[in-house]
Amino acid sequence: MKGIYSALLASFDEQGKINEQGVREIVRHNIDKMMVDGLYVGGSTGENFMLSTEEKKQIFEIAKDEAGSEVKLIAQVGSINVYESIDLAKHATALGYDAISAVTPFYYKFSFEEIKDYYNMIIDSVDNRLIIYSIPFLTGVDMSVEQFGELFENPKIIGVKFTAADFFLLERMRKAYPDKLIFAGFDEMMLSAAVLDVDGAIGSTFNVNGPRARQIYELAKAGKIEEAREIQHTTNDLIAAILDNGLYPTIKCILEEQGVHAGCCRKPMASATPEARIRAREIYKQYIK
Ligand code: NAY
Repeated sequence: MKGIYSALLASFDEQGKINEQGVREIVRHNIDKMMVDGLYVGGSTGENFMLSTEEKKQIFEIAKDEAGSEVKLIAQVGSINVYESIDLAKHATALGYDAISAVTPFYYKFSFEEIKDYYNMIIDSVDNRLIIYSIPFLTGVDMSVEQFGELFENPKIIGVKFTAADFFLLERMRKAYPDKLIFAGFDEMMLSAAVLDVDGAIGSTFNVNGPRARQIYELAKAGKIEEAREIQHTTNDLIAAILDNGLYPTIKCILEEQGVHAGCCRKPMASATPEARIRAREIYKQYIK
């Protein structure tokens, strides 16, 4: 399961309906052009938390149908409705997903015991493996190295997608759990995470910047830090420009520039304005073309 995974974008039409052909094209682009090792389906980048259960299932189905066994597939099933998570975990497992992942339950201030119960309920419902999705800046849920350890006591919980800038915690986790998978979740900090010996990375910007992400990762792993840093600098010029112009809408526009029908965002998330589209074209020409 190690390697570089794109957090898969979803494609919607102007009415907010899933554009199946668009999703297929995004999958193909990631496999054929970005050369990623896998896809993380139904994450934040997939605008998952704004979808119905049926729509979430449909995205899992389309991605699996298009990708087949060409790359590894992880299905993000987390939801504060744990019964929905279980339903999605069963669906993704039946489709043949290599692992499931679940965001820490958010909105209510769940205790750690409740969070642990949530994870065990989900993974114990399926014959599969689970990767914790930790993203404190969006969920408000911080866990300690010891709490991760308690979750890892379930052997079916095989790792964590670590979307945080806390490199002290990341280092403690790496030392404490050498056999668990740790995926870096902030693309702009990939070099620092790779130096700490993560097992891979899962990112939104890999949908358009996959080859550079791989270079950073592999150069860092080979100890070629100066070369990796140069590519991280270029990558971060790109990421800063994308963030400044609107993260997911801009990545979608950049894909559209390449003939991939990434479409609109799902309301209430706004799609790119005409000005943002023009800027996205400039970003594409400056950093990617
Ligand atoms: C997800 O579930 O899609 C992810 O968390 C992927 C990780 C991304 N985080 C978010 C919140 O989008 O790739 C990152 C992030 O977009 C990137 O580093 C820019 O900040």
